[in-house]
Amino acid sequence: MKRALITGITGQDGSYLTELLLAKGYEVHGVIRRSSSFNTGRIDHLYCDPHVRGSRLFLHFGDLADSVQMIQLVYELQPDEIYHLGAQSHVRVSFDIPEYTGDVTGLSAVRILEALRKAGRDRKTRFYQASSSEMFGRVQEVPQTESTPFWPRSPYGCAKVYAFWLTVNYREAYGVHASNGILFNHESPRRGETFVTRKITRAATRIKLGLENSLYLGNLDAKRDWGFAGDYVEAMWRMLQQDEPDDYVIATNETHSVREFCEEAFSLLDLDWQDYVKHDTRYERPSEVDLLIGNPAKARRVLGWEPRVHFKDLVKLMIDEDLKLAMRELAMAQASDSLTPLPPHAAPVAPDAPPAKARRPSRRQPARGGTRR
Ligand code: NAP
Ligand code: G4F
Repeated sequence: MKRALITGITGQDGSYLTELLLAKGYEVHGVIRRSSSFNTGRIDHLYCDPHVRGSRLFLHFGDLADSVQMIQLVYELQPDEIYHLGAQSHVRVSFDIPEYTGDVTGLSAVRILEALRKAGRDRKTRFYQASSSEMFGRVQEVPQTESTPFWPRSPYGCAKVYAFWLTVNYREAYGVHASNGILFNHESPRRGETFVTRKITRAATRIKLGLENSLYLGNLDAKRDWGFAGDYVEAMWRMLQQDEPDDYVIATNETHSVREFCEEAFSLLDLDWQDYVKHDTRYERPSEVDLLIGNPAKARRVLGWEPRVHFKDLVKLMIDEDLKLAMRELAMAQASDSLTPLPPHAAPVAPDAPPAKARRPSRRQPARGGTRR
């Protein structure tokens, strides 16, 4: 049975990759960080008690800033494949915490690659680095390919460029089977809620049900090549099954603006996005990546990989799932309203009163922490 170690297993991609590897018969080990709140929501459906015979998913505490634990895990587990997905992955936030981003998103790659060497696994364990189209930044070519020069525009992009070249260097210097997947933006109903696509689909569906009434966004002109995360983890796996390691662009070769994403998402709910979307400069970046569109021809030719979900289907998939989530939230808000006794001075709520929005503070008002995203 093949054994894989995944950093970032609790993230969007980690959860889809775990599903894929378990379905292929792997034993999967994941690194999770200690948190004061639960952070395993995306993989809870896959986890079962490790004491149960036949369990194939195991979780280990660790932090990408801690090389001792990474060395220990590689030494103990002797994995056949490592998928290094863990990162501070938010571009806007990387401007607020550039040093931390450099450490966790950039230096973590060298921690793991060195762990392979220290554990004598450099010629035995295959390594996947989660590289990013953000490295192309101010794009030097349209569409972008594996040979397009990098020009990163954020601390996150700079950290990913470092990790990219480190991966190439360990391949050339030590013969590690190390590959970079240069993945363009990929989304899903499991996408973090502060990335723009999920922020839009969450807000649009909650607006539809009256749970909130506006959505604040930054730059609507930016264009991205958006694919589906479930398709993209398949490409990661295929890279590590090749005889030779290499670097691959993974993209749909289609680009759309944030404005177009809004139009599509709201129109699926019979809403006009312009009635709800407002501008807030706090969501803009000091330097922006204006246009990304990738050419995945090499991945198609060598890996036999094709994206199956395209823009409109992706938006619909996310809207459909977030609508179900918003319906559950509405039902919970209504149930808790009916359980909470009204304060003596409050007027009784008329039966035809609008749903929770008028009576409960919205969870997505701009006051929500005011954090930049
Ligand atoms: P994500 O949802 O943000 O997941 C990031 C993962 O990294 C989470 O499991 C997170 O743990 C973990 N992590 C963060 N800091 C850590 C630390 N100090 N120690 C240990 N674990 C830590 O990201 P994603 O969308 O799945 O992306 C996966 C990878 O692909 C990332 O490296 C990202 O930069 C890269 N990438 C993503 C895209 C995209 O469009 N999604 C495109 C290109 C490249 P918690 O759950 O505890 O936060
Ligand atoms: O959804 P985003 O935050 O994704 P971004 O910056 O492209 O980064 C994502 O994709 C990269 C691959 O290219 C990954 F490496 C990275 O880890 C991450 O997964 O923003 C997309 C666009 C940007 O141009 C941003 O300025 O949407 C624009 N935007 C407009 N308003 C916003 C907002 N982005 C966010 N997060 N929030 C807004 O309110």
